[in-house]
Amino acid sequence: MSKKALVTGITGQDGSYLAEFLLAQGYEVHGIIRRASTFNTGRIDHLYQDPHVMGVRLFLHYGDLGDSVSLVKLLYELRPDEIYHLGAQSHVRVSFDIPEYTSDITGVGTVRILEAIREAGVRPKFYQASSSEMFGKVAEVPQTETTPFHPRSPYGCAKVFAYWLTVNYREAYGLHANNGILFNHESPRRGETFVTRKITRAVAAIKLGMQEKLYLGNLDARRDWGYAKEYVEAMWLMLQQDKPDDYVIATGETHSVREFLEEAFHCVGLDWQKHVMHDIKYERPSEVDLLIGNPSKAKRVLGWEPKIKFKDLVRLMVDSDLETLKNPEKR
Ligand code: NAP
Ligand code: F7E
Repeated sequence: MSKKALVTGITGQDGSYLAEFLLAQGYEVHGIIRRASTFNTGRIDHLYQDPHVMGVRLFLHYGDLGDSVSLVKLLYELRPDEIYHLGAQSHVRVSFDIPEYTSDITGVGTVRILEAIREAGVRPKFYQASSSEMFGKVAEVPQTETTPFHPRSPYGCAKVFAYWLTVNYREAYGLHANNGILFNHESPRRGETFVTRKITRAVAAIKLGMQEKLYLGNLDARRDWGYAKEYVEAMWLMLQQDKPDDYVIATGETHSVREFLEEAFHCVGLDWQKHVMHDIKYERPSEVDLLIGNPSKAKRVLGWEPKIKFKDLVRLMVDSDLETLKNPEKR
């Protein structure tokens, strides 16, 4: 009998890649979606529509990370073998505007799922989408599984809370609960307000004469950017281990936002300095200046390592946005 996985945040960037991956592994995949006034399943619609995806078994259920009863009911009915908890208010800048909501959904949402597991009397393997934002004002370079946390945003604080709860449910109840401490990972499916996608969309629009200027905040911040499609495989590998644990998932390279800009404009033969303007509204009250992860534990234990590095990532995102803008019907 095939395994059953439940994915929160299935409509997001990572959720969509993970759903594809799990379906290809033969899983029955269940996802929680929120009711919205417009369609919010654009990233997973092809999993229903593609006639080449054989025997797809994808099921969507309405629910919300703020609604414990819906979570308990769902777990009671489904009794999944694995839970990938990816749902969150995931935007760092926005978390300064809505700190209470971010704490509730990104932080307490994890308790709601973990308690729903206990309440429903199930024993699934559990993945928590922890983040390099927990390192914040970094205590060491590069960051590893033992680097202390110093979050710099309500989002980072909520993720630290959820991280420790995951550890606590492992220690207190013997749950196979794992933290993937993922550094920034991007793709053509990245939300349009995160800096990489904001840049690659603008580069494509400027190249095609549809836009002139791009407004950005701090260009000096450095990030360890990898490819989302590869990172979701690491999530799955964690749940295939005999013992639960915590892992850093990263490329081991760091680049500034300015370098990302240079590379993206270079892909289409344009000079970024002619198009980019500063707007203070995109700056954060407190910034994370430098992130670079050491993924050697993931390589040693999980056999996972990144293949797509910085330049290839920028190129594949720019190419995809050019293609999408030229053929909007394919969106
Ligand atoms: P994303 O694209 O922003 O997706 C977030 C998902 O959470 C969406 O499916 C969203 O649903 C759902 N969600 C938001 N609020 C919810 C609520 N109240 N109830 C139920 N679902 C809700 O994020 P991502 O980039 O795929 O990241 C996945 C997870 O990894 C997140 O937890 C994020 O914080 C974490 N993470 C991301 C990165 C990264 O670089 N991408 C790195 C480390 C950790 P809608 O579609 O309805 O909005
Ligand atoms: O910002 C700077 C900004 O919003 C990256 C989330 O997935 O990764 C993500 O968080 C950097 C920051 O990602 C703009 O100040 C400049 O230094 O793309 P971002 P993030 O904050 O690193 C982590 C790992 C997560 O866990 C999160 O969920 O870029 N920046 N100008 C800008 N950022 C944005 N968004 N927009 C700008 O105009």
